[in-house]
Amino acid sequence: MENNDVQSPLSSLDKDGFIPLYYQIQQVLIEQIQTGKLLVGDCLPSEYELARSYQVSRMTARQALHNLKSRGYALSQKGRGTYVTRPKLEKNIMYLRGFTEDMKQRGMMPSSRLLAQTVLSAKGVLTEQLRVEEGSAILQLRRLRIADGTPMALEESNIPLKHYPGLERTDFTSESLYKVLRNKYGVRAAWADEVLEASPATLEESELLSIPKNAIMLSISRVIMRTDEIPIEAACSRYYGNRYRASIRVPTTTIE
Ligand code: 16G
Repeated sequence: MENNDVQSPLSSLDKDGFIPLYYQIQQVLIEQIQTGKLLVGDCLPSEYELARSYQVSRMTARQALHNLKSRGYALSQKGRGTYVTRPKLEKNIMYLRGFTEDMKQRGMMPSSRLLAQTVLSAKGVLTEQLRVEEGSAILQLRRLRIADGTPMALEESNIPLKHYPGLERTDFTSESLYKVLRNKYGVRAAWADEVLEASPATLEESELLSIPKNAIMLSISRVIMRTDEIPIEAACSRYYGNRYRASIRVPTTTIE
């Protein structure tokens, strides 16, 4: 697929320097996306076009396109070629931020579609995670989390009601869970145990998130604790792998 709109300033590549050529091409394309010269949905030059216009090997061009795709800037589709997509949101899992706050910090408008808000009796693994007795009341929320109109994640939250009486009467179509816990119950989060996993989307997830069947999901399960070591929430957040990636700064004092 020919694409003549993309500038290919040959002179911009430093062919004798230390920076790999694929990386330089990738950065030129990213800059064009970030400055709006290339818009979401626009076709990127093919491997062949890039190789020809930058006078590099096809392998170098392929690497540049591959990196754009793995960083969430592009997608390839049969018959459509490689096109620009919205970059992945990077979730810094070091912060115990709620979805609403996280999206607001990025300048995005958060919203939710409440799929279920039920009170159930704790059993099995939930009793262990939330450190409550069998049969103890749990508020379960299932929400589709949306940012700027795009569905981002499906979340299930389980909160032990014995510590937060009346929480079940909150209208979670519009309220932020963490804001209510903080403002109404004075909860302060201290730490969380998190497990990250990749798995295919279920049929329900692919429909709700408007993503392909079996798309790869980034699943984050976590139990978040108060400063007094009482569990606040056992949750599972499922993000579409093409819209999200997780990052972490590993604190260490030695390299082993
Ligand atoms: C985040 C949490 C989720 C929590 C939600 C509260 C992760 C992986 N998940 O998405 O457990 O229920 O925030 O958001 O961080 P809210 O305050 O907007 O309701």
